[in-house]
Amino acid sequence: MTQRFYVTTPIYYVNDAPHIGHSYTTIAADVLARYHRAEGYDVRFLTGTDEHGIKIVKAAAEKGMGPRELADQVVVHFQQLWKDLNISNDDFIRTTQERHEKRVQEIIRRLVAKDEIYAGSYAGWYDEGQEEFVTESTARETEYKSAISGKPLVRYSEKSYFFHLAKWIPALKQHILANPDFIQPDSRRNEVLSKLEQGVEDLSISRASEKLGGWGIAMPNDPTHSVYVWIDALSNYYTALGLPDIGDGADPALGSYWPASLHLIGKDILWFHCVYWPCLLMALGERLPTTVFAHGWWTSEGKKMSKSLGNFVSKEVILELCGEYHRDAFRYFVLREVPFGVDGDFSRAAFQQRYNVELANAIGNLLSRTVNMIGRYFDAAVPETQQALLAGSSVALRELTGLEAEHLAGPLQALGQEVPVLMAHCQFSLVLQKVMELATAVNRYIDVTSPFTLAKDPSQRPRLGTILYTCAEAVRIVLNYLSPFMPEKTATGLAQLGLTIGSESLSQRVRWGVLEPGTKVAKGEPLFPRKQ
Ligand code: ME8
Repeated sequence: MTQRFYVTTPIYYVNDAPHIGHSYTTIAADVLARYHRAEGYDVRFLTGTDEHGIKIVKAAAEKGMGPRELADQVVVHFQQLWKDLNISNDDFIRTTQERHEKRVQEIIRRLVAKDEIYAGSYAGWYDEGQEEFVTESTARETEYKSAISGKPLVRYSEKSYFFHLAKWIPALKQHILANPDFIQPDSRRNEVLSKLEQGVEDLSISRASEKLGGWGIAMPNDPTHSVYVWIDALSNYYTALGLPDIGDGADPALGSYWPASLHLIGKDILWFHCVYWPCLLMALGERLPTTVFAHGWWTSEGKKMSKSLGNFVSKEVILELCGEYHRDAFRYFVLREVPFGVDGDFSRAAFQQRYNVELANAIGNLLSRTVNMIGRYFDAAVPETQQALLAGSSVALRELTGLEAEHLAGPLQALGQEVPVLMAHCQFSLVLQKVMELATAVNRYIDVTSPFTLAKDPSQRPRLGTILYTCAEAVRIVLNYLSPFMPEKTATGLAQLGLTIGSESLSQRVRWGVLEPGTKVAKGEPLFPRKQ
């Protein structure tokens, strides 16, 4: 049976346009979706926008608009940026869509029927930027200001419906302890476990809808109340797959993607995804996602990103970089620069440096050296290796021995063994580092074996053939490993080697010896032209 892989990004607020942070999570999800498709998985990749809540109501009012108008305007920026970054999502959910609203109401109905919801009253602090209830002790610690935005917390005092969150905490703890991969990386898992020790109260899950100007999903048991925006938002991962048993017309096959394999999130929304969401799912009697992975935050040019400081990596800056360097270079940079899971800094200097050193000098140069030499010395046809010539051209004999093995067997073996594990743990920067190590090893191998010198001696022709076959085969493998990260550039590079990405799985494609001698290479433009 084909294995399923269901990956999600957070759904982003439509109070403002997308920036590098949103792009980061979405590119990571895209790389994982492409990688798993290439490995033969049945993939579902979901992203979307979070359009309800006080944050949107206020942002719209500041702009003199209604919330729907603002959402309709801003959602386009997200959808367009994902096209511009070549994001291959299968669905895009907006929480204002009827399909979502109806299904959220059904979820609430089910929770009410299971006695998981009760009426009470909430008096306490609220962070409107984060859409988050804040305990008295936390509020005191942060001087009654938002820990994220620094804006004053707002005092809420009203009737509310509550979810029996506290009662599910022991089961949640047990799940976290029994499933080390449930919250990743480990530092985030420990953070959740230690915060759970401080105690958890039941969760207010509704707001008087008049306070929101009617903007939200009405509680089905009490239309004067709207569903708390985080309950509405978290449900998207589930509602996007439909609830065909309520006759909503959704394709029943979609349900088989649940539970999600991976929720990718930023560290700021860990608690919602690792506490509220699994407890709601347990209360519904649903299975829990396999993994929630929280990545770190970007600063820019050494400081917190801010529009007033002029270091904000907005969608305009992203598009400008994509225009200058290519969108694949942007996708590469964000996943290469910082280990996924820790904070990192964006800088134009670092971008240019990585581009020139790794993409232009190591990878692009390796491809053009290889294609040029095969063009010049073998009439643009990939040569046969020496051993295979001796043995009568058996593919099985095209294996690494001697100097070739000495240079390349180590990095190739490391890739073959480690990439599946590293991808399973979202360690993109290490995957890219290992690929770079292979590219660097091949460049060194060329320097050591000096094919341009051998080419002057006709008696060395078989040896020259071995060397150039080895280079072409190694470049082919490098490009295949890079293909989920840089789908277009790698396709262009493979075309220069006379190849297309076939239908075999990625792990089959990266085996040594797949390249057929005789394949016609074609010199092309530099894959990554150097930038000054
Ligand atoms: O929190 N660095 O939406 P949001 C890295 N609607 N990632 C960043 C970032 C930065 N500087 N800034 C933002 C919400 N992000 C809710 C989510 S999900 C059911 C509801 C990324 O628009 C990161 O993924 O504030 C973070 O989790 C997300 O944007 C928050 O986006």
